[in-house]
Amino acid sequence: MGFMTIDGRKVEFTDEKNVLSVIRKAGINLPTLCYHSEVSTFGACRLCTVEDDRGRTFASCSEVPRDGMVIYTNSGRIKKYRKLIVELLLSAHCRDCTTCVKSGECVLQDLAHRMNITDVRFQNTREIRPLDTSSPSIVRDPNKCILCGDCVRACSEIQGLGVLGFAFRGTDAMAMPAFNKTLAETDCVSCGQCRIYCPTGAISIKTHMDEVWEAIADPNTRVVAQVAPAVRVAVGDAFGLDKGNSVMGKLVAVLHRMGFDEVYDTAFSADLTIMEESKEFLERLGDSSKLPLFTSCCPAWVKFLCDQYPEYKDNLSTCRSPQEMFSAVIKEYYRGYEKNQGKKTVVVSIMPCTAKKMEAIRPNSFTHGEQNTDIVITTTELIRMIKNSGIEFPTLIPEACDMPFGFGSGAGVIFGVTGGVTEAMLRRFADKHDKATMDTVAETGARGEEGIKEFSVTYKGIPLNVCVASGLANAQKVMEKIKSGEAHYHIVEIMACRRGCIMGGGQPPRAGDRTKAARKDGLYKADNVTSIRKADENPLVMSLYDTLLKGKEHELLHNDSY
Ligand code: HC1
Ligand code: SF4
Repeated sequence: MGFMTIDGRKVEFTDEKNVLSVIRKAGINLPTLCYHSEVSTFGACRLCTVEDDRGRTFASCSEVPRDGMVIYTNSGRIKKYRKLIVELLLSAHCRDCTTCVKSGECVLQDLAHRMNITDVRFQNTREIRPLDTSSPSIVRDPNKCILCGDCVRACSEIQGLGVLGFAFRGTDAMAMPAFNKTLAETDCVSCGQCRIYCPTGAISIKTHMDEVWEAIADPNTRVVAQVAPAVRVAVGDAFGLDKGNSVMGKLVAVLHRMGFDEVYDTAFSADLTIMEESKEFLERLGDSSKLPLFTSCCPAWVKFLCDQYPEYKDNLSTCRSPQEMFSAVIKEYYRGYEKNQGKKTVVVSIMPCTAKKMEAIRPNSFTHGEQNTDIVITTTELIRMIKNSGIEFPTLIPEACDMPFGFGSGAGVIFGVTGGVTEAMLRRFADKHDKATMDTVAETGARGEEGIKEFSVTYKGIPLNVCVASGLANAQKVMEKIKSGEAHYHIVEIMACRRGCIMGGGQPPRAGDRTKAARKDGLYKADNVTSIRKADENPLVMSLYDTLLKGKEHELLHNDSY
């Protein structure tokens, strides 16, 4: 423990790793463009520069706190310096703020406003470069890159992929894939974590909002929405409601008001996934084949495994993801003329994830040659569409999902947080459904924020080794342990984004620790207040097996190959 003086006030510090964290603890929101607590310190933007009592200036993100330091964060000299940095960044930046996809959530735009920059004194000498639109999920706009390196570190340190790096020198310098490749030519898995970290519009979501409005406007089209678990806990705060609280009822209401004909909860098909995946696991356990079973609901992880560890493809569960199971079921339901009444059905899936856009067009996401999920929009796009519609979201009276697929169990809801798929599967294996049993399952080790969790459970006297990991750099560590024979698991759950879908690449960005915790707690709370918390007790799912799914389980719910 020590003390430093910040702008004349004594501030205590304990284990803060840099002066910036102590300054922020003291309630001063010092601007940064390149500092994130979860990736390494880069010290490139210099916006967090402060001055000490000897007139020395330094970047506070890169300075270790020392007892007795005297710091000034807002001296006249520092303010001028900070403003100059932003001006210089703006001088080399394409400034189409009114039409930029990032407008309203751009850190650079925010800083220019904060520093009262109304004019940029310097000429932009950079030539306009083409956009990279090759990815199904994200768009890279080199004209908006400010070289903070956030995307580079997110991709290499959190995802272990290193798709993005620095290229060229001087004013030509750029964060981009090596050898001038497009994103589609790299091992990019569409996870969108680079977009979450990017402070400007240099990496953004490939949007599909117009396609949704077009479908809604077509009277000959039945537009059906499915809403993923993690979406419900990330929308409220965009409209001034409490962070992390589930607003699923309001989402159903707003989607109906926007013109969707039917609205469903992806938690329903997460239940279906648990039914299929637990059955598949018990079969593999029975004949000791293709173990460990790898979960297959995260498309970025599936692509990562297929690209980096193809020899383990057979270990992936053959189950389609809940997104794809649901879309296949909805399309099947409306396949006959009697049901579709001459209307075309368009399934819109609303996801926290950019990679779901890639999953929707994967060849194995087609049934009878028809794409199951027609359009995928992310939480960020949904928020924009609600704002576009002008509907007062906070005042909406919550509504229930439609029938016949209108209910998902609590087990389906917790899919959106790391460990949720495993916990849902362990609930399925439990004989009872009382609260004590649910609490015991919750304490097995699946919950918690650690990037890699390993634990054992017993099923009918057989000890099962389980591993739950989030973040692909962690997935890589798990795979290396499996490959080397150091670890022997039966079940491995991987979500590509740290903490699971609640932190997906399509969620509203810049979520601090409080938001991360609130989204997680929000999903567990939503599960807690659900009367049915086991997938196998969802009556709508169970009756589907005797009706629409009879004899079609494989065709609608499984992937033939990866
Ligand atoms: Fe997810 Fe899933 S949990 S992958 O994280 O299995 O995107 O929320 O919808 O498909 O249910 C995402 C979330 C989501 C699927 C489910
Ligand atoms: Fe890397 Fe993911 Fe961005 Fe692709 S989408 S460049 S894998 S962080």
